[in-house]
Amino acid sequence: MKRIPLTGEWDIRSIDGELKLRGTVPGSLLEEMEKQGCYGEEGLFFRENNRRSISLADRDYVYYRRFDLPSDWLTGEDHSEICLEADGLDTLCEIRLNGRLVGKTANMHRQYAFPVRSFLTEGENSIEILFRNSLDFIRKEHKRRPLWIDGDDGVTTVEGFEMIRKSHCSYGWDWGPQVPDLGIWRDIRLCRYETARITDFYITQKHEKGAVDLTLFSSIGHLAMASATAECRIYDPEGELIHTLQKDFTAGDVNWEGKIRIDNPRLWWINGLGEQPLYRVEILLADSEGNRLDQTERTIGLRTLTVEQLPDEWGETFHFTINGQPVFSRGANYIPEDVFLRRTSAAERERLVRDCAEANFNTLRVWGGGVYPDDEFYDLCDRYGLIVWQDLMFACAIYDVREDSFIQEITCEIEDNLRRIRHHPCIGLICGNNEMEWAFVNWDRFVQTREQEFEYLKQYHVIIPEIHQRICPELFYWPSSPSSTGYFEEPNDPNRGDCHFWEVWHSNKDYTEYKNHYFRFMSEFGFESLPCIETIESFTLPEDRNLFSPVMEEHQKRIGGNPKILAYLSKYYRYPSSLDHLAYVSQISQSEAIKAGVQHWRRNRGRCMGAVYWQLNDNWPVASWSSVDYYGRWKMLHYEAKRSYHNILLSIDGDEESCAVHLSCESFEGTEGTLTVRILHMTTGEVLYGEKKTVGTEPFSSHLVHEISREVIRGIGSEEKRDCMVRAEFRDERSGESFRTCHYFLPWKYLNLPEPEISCRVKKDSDGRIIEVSSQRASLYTELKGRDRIFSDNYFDLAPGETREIRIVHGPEADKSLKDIAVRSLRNTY
Ligand code: BMA
Repeated sequence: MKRIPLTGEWDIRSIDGELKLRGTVPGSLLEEMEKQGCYGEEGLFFRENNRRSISLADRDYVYYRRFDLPSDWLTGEDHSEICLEADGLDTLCEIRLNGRLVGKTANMHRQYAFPVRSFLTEGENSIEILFRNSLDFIRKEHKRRPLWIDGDDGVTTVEGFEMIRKSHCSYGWDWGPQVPDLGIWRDIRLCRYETARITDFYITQKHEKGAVDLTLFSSIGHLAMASATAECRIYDPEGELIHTLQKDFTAGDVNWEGKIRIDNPRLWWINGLGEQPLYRVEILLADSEGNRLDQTERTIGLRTLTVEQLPDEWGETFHFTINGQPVFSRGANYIPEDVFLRRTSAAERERLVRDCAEANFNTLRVWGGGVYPDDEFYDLCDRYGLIVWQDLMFACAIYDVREDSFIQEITCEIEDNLRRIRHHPCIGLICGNNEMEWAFVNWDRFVQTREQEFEYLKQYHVIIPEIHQRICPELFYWPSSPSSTGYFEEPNDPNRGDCHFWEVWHSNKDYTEYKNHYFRFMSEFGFESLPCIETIESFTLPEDRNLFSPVMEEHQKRIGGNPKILAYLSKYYRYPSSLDHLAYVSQISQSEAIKAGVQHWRRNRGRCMGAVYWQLNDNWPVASWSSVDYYGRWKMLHYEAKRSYHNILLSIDGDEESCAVHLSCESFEGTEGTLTVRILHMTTGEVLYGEKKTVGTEPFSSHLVHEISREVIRGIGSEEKRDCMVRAEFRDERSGESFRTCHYFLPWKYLNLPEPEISCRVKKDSDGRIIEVSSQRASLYTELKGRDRIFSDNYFDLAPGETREIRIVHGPEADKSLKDIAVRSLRNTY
């Protein structure tokens, strides 16, 4: 096989003749335009510049370049095939080689291959791709056959986004700007296949009696010669060749099913339960003289992974089971990492997935309103042990399933993507869509016809399951998120399937509401916060730095979002004295909300088996539900997730009159150790109540381990409660690790918070990586901040006189003087 890459520099011009530039492929038009100053010196993210995207995208563009075809490409073997292969064209394209139309495309999610031998000449050739205006297209299509009108939902998207197979959120969402980009967003090349080639390669596993039987399915296409030989090689996680298998073929298109047994397999586990050993499987194709014709490889993990739905006392279970072990899913929803899909570097992508693993995630849900991520994303999830809940790219809309062209498009799209990702050990579930079934049944603003309901059933219960059965039957298929069984059966049923719970935030309920619900698997629940002040500064001028300024509201895509952040905050916290403090307290408010939900559901392990919050990341700097902002900065919630998602969780369920301490454990080892529970005076440190005992839990369970009696709590006067904190600490004997948590009998705004007097110093002989933080008096949400470092813990409470050692996990070591590390706590905000 020979290749000519067509990546690199292309000429781009708008058909109206107004705009002309050179751009890099893969990439995107608007990213290129940003580089050339079309969004002003500061770029798209600055102030309100994102608004320019619509007028820039609202036209037709042509991409053009030349390339040389070596003389041996068109001569020689008559059997050879030459294809133009494009892995991502965004979206409405007409492709011409030397002025002649090769093909048209209408789906950015597909991979295309066009046979082009007859279009080429020896020497210089030209390729031209016309990108039709997608805005114009969806406007016209929406007018021609309006499928539904999104009422005043507060999502700032362009109407008609469902008319095109293109990233929905590129037309805007309630966290993202309208940047309906276009261009060649993935690899593009010419390939010459001499004779035979590998057209499909897939590996399934059967685990039995301590061994794994692999079946290797491969398809060899275009076998125009007398014979060829395929050889499969399997390498263990150390790279040692452990098996080979050979097969000779004769002419025609052939399928081959090879079988290999792996004894003593090293199993792939999710983060927190074991290692992620990966085996490499290679297939090589050669002709009878031993010349290499084609080759491909897959990296796999040996594991069983599925969702178990078994009847139980509450309804039906819904949880992932890995290698026979049911697990509680801990994670978040993943959206595209940038408005410009090609801009995220490999290092940035790895950092985000690593940040999930470091925050003790074991699950990520790829939300259905963006794009199917690149292969590298799944490789990272394989390596870091994260289960991927993969939505297909359908979200919050009604599609026109009546048109054959639509069925054809989505069939090719789903086939392409399932084929591309199905071998990854991380893939735990394939889900039909985001929130469509729920919308059909429960959303008032979603008015659909009977015919559209029928079309929905056809799409998610007939067409897609058929593709799924054909391409990856061993993966678990789930029709929609949320769903209970499909077929419009109470999609958000708390007793079956997964749930999205938005009464907190969208319906303004207090986050204590989470505790009234016992869902089986929470695949969405969320709470907004502002990004930190450094991120706010990146897109504002000093005069914009006011929560309700036009620029701050521009960087908040949920209508009414900023007032809501403030309203929620006012329930528990005092009015912060600056925007910097407001951003910090909004993150406290967000993280307390998610913590309330997560810890409650973990205390109810068994009944509930998943907490996947909305949302992990942002695609630009914005106020949103994310726990890691666009620049990779951890909000407080990400540190809270690290604590609340740890295999061992010490949590308190309490209010003004109660305080119950629970221990939850998600490991094979179980836990045992010493629990100390004290009620302390936050200023003097006086101990008003103390208890010490040995406690423990079995593996994969959760227990109440201590309760402070109501008499004790009632004995503390309401005035006195303003000075009190409950401090619980559990020291795990097996690992030596300590887990801490606090409880306050009153909302934080009513507490008499003392001036904490925090002191920090770099620990001797720690190479500047360990900081000792201590406080004379209680210090709440103690924040260490400096040069985008990631710390081992942050935003933690300190009891009077307590010292903690905090490690700098990523980022530069600390200077002895600690000049560039700032400290604050809640008391500093008012
Ligand atoms: C969910 C998601 C997104 C949205 C989020 C916040 O339900 O599916 O559509 O961004 O809510 O409103």
